Amino acid sequence: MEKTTHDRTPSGRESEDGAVFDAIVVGAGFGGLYMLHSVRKLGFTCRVFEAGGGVGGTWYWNRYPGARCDIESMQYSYSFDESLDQEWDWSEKYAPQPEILAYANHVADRFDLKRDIRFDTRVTEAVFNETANRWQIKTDRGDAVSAQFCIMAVGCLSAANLPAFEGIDTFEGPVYHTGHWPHETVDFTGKRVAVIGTGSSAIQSIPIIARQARTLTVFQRTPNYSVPAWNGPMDSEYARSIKADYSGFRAKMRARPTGFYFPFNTESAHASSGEEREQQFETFWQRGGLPFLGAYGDLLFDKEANDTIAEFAREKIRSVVEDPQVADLLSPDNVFGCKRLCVDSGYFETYNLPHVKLVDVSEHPIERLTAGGVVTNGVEYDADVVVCATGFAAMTGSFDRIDIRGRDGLALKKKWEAGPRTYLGLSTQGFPNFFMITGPGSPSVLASMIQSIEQHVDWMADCMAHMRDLGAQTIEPLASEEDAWVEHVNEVAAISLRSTCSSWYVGANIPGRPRVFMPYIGGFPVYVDRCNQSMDAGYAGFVFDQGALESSTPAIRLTERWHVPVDVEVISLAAIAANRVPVV
Ligand code: N01
Repeated sequence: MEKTTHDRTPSGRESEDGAVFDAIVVGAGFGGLYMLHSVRKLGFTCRVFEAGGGVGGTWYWNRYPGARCDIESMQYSYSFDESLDQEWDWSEKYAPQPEILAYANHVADRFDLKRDIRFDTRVTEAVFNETANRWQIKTDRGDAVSAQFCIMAVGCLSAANLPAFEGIDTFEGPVYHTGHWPHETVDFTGKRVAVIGTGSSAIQSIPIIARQARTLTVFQRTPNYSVPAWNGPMDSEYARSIKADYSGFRAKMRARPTGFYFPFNTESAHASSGEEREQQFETFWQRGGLPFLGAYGDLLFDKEANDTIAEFAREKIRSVVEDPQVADLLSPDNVFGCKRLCVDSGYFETYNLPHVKLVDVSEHPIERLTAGGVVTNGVEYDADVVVCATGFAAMTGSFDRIDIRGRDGLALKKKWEAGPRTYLGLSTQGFPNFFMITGPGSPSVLASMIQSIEQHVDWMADCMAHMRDLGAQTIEPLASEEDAWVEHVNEVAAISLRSTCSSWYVGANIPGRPRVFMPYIGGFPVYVDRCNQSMDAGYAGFVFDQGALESSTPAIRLTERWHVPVDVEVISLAAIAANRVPVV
């Protein structure tokens, strides 16, 4: 039986035994690449281990048909190098996966990064040696190396969730997961295809699979809201105007709660009449994508305000899907934008095609796979191919897959068994010199990922250089500060409607995971300000082993560009009135 395959290119290299580095980085996605570049520039030695056969992380693995970014291309790229910004051209408003992967390779080649990356190598173990104050790292290729710093660049949505469907091994055709898509082209022509799941990955791939497949059966557990991308070729005049002042544009992005820029109306939805609201929603709908949520300032705070946008979106589904029963099944009744909002190109229209069928598995879960199909509610649906668009063990899943041990042999998995505990999402007490790029407790997936990555890397690299200045061996957060941060993360999550539904943000997509809202939802600039404050005060909230030197003023090398005031224009009036934090 054919299962998911990758074009892995085993290098046949010798394993590295006993090699010593200043930093080990786990993962060569956008986080790992920029970390390597930054610490190398500061004169540190660094080794990156990457499970995949190339750079790109998410964009290396997620090669399913239709995969593209839901942040506009002009905002989804590194900002650390002005000439890199100027030389790269995006071909579409929203970049497709192959182009983003090409960009990652371009960056890796341009800054000569690949020589310090070991591909096809999965880190299996990271153990802190308290006597030596160093991390001992092992891989599945026999490497056993040590480093002062262990930096996790493992991504937030990397640990694929393949549900243990009974009979999956008896299915005679290929079973693919969208997050582990084969490198060779998958041709669905003439095939009966089953897609399980209706999240972003399914919503992007279904219209394209439907164009080829003989029949397409979609198994839906929870319907999702989706806004059209209105994707198209890049408007060259727009691209030119951004490039004319890219750094100014980046500063505007950084000042936004989401870490990316779009027109945002701060007024309450209640301030408009029904007719005005319709008009406002329509205007924002026509802009498309995630910025649709910017139509009013209180849509994610106020359930009644949210009901208005939810009903508008359901009406759009009803206006597109011809069969009222199918339209009904496709219409979510949960909070709009509570689960990650999807962005599509022709998703709902696909259900008007005669060979496409929607099967509701909300009441009757998938029972099993047979040799030739998928069974639910006692009915077998024939299939030659199964596509699992079943998501990820988000935020912490990739940490769980490595045996990570800090002081006293404490396993990270044990420490986090009731949910992740971090200080600022950067590090966790009991695990010295252990940094997490876009770790739980930081904005990460709620901001534009590359912004989140760069801010974290700059902070970490500055911290490492400061420790070198001090002669400090270790840094870790104080337990009291970590407790206070976890409490704050939970407190702000509780005031947003986003924490109220069963999403991967709270780990609810996978049975048995603790239900905790994992990213920090207080807004990107508010968060960045907290990180800056800590650094400016000599890394307040952290403790170094060289306590006596802690009062020395840190040199700010890379983080200067993150000292940007919050854009007050985007703070929702409703949020201020309710004494709430500015989030969109
Ligand atoms: O995963 P998901 P995804 N039986 O978890 C269903 C980012 N991303 O890969 O909702 C039946 O959203 C599950 O059902 P339910 C983006 O942040 C970005 O699509 O848990 N169904 C759900 O419908 C996104 O949010 C981009 O009830 C089962 C689906 O599988 C995130 O990645 C593109 C099941 C999983 O949806 C994850 O998206 C793609 C079961 N046993 C992804 N188990 C862009 O940039 C799970 N499901 C545009």
